[in-house]
Amino acid sequence: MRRRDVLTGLGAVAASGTTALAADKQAWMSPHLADGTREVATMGKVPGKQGLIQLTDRPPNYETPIEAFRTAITPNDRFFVRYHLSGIPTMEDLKTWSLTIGGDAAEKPIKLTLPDLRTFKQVEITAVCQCSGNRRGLFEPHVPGVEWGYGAMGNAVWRGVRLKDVLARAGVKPGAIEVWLAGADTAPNPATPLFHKSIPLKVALSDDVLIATAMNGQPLPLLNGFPARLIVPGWTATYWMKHLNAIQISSKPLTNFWIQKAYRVPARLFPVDVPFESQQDANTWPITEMVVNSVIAEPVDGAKAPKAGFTVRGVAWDRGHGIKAVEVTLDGGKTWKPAVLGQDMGKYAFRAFSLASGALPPGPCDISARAVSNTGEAQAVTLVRNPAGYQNNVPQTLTVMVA
Ligand SMILES: Nc1nc2c(c(=O)[nH]1)N[C@H]1C(S)=C(S)[C@@H](COP(=O)(O)O)O[C@H]1N2
Ligand SMILES: [Mo]
Repeated sequence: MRRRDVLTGLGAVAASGTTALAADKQAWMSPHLADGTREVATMGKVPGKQGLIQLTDRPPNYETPIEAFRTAITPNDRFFVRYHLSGIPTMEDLKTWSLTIGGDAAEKPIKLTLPDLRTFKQVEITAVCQCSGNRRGLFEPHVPGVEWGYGAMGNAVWRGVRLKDVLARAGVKPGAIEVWLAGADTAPNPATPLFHKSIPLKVALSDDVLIATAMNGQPLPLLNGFPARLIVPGWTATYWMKHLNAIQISSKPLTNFWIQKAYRVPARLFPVDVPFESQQDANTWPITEMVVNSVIAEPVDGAKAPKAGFTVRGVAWDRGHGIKAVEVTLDGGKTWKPAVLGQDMGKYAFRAFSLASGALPPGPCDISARAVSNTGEAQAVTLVRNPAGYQNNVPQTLTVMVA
């Protein structure tokens, strides 16, 4: 792992005693971004958002700065944004929004407005929304794609209705195998395949899969899927369709670029509890369940730290078994100490962790964290390579200078 220069562009002292990063633009960026990608990343201003790291503007791809993971809930105005197509609907367009449910394995097609959705039982779930390509920018050798650092993810309290309740209203025929999903965004070039995805019927009928209309107690921000998006807890965010406006209950596997070519990994590379059988072939599977992972949000790489010590803070998450333990090293991996876990907000949520360093000798201090899930899954020791650069869960390393 490349070690970044320490002591660059440092500003005010944060509450924990480490030096927080201030005005320097570099400071806001995820560390270890591949050479040549850093110049592109600037703090973009997006309506309704505080500073996010702009990776591309058309379509909008904006990353959450690492400092936002000091708390287990990611605020709406700091939540990352990822789109594949640049035809994003406006609030004006969405005034006439409705959701149709049909398909060859639906008993009767129905159409629901927002007031209709409110008549279903409302449920809440706290869950991590993470792009499959989170941390792709840290792959070595380099993998093409949006060069995400650590912030293509967030954890929110989602409120809405169960997908299974909505499907039941339309009626699921016995031959159904998949639920197809479409959103309101479009491609300016008609030759570009629309971003449509599907999930197995078994997943669609789980109690935890929601059509969410609220995020952290507020309506969904426009760029996070207003007025309704799918929530598939434990699964990477590619299935979390934003501006969800059409659902088909289908007896056939969806066929398109986004499900058959993109978002796939070598078969059996990552553990899954519920295989997406109708989309598997001999060599590749759709990327589905997340892997256990953690991020250190404080201190930040390159910060100055006092000899009296500081607190290491971050979050850990997995694919829905929950976090059993997080360990932190302050000596580059020679010794590991158990971190204190924060509030349990449910098995799909970020679990906060912290560790007070105690007094430290002057000089560089190499910090890392590693999480283990309740099923004993641990973060990868070395990068699990795959062509699209998904599921990077190698423990993050950072260095602070104790003085
Ligand atoms: N309509 C629509 N929904 C979408 C996408 C998209 O391009 N269009 N991208 C998916 C992917 S790959 C990700 S990572 C998440 C990102 O969610 P966010 O923008 O709310 O952070 O949205 C998912 N849902
Ligand atoms: Mo994604």
